[in-house]
Amino acid sequence: MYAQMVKTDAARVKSLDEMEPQERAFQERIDAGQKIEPKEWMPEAYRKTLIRQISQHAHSEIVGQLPEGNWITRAPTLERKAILLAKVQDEAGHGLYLYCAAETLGISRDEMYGQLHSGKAKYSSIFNYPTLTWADIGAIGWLVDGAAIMNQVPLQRCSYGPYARAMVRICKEESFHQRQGFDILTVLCKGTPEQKAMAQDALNRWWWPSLMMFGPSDDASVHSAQSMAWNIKQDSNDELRQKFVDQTVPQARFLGLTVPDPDLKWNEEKGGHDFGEPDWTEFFEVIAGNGPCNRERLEARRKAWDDGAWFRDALTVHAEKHAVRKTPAAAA
Ligand code: BYC
Repeated sequence: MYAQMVKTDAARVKSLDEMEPQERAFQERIDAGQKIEPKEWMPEAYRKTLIRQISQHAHSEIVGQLPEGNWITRAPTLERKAILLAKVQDEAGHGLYLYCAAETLGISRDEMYGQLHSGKAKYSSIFNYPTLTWADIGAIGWLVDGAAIMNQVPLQRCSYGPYARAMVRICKEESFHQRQGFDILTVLCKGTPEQKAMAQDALNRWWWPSLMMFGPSDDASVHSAQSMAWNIKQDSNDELRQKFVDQTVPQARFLGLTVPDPDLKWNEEKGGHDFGEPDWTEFFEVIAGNGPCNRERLEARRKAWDDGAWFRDALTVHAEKHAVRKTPAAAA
């Protein structure tokens, strides 16, 4: 049903024979596994697709600081507070690398912020859910960063050089994030019955939204076919979701937690798990701006932008004064 809702003709990929010579040469470079660098010729649609994906990825890192930032002052120990603070700072760093990578495609950072603040650009659906307990911080690290790694490891080999290189550093940091989340939950699961119940409750609430991070099912994915032909994506949304389930289910078992999916079972023949379908109505509502925290998240980002206006103005005036001082007339 959702395939019909969202899929368009844009999903059709041109064959080499249908391409003009310049575009064909570009596609052949991609097919040969070469990297595309910023100043090189690229089809306009390739540039636009990358701007869309990289900027949305950057926005996700920035908005993604909010649910966890909410717990920095309430982390249970000084050590946990220091770790969480460092993790949230890492996310800011990831956003900045990604904005830089997108800028190489000819879009300004102000334009990207404008698209986020106006609601035109998306960010990951996952960050529109609230963090109600400390166990949610564990679940974000374990599941959300775990899903992010699953999606981002192949992006290290994507065809666009600056995006691929940004991903190398980001993936290293995400593995630390994933382990710190798992560590929080390990401690809770070995703790009191109340702590274990808190961990189970967090898994119950974060499981399905984590599966939605990989995007709609393959038949509803508008961009996958073309992005895979351009080697921006290497795996389809469903392939990555399957890998994530297969990796995560044994970890849940290790923690003594139950994955909240009655349809989950090992399928010997396919060598992977069968699992239930995420609630796609909920997913499309969340990405349309109607999730539990969409309004709150955007308001927080808009406020941060408005509150920073005086600082941006001061930097501009400082730069102008500096430039005047450097002109020969001023020096004389
Ligand atoms: N949420 O054709 P499809 C992190 C949109 S942050 C929202 O399959 P595509 C972290 C999609 O944009 C890591 N929107 O698209 C940070 C498209 O709409 P538009 C975030 C979604 O691009 C802080 C439409 O649905 N990771 O780790 O081929 C703390 C159709 O989808 C979502 C990235 O951003 C979604 N979940 O595939 C902790 C990874 N899914 O744009 C952790 C980079 C789909 O036409 N991005 N949509 O309006 C990607 O790999 C791909 O863009 C996606 C979607 C797999 C997400």
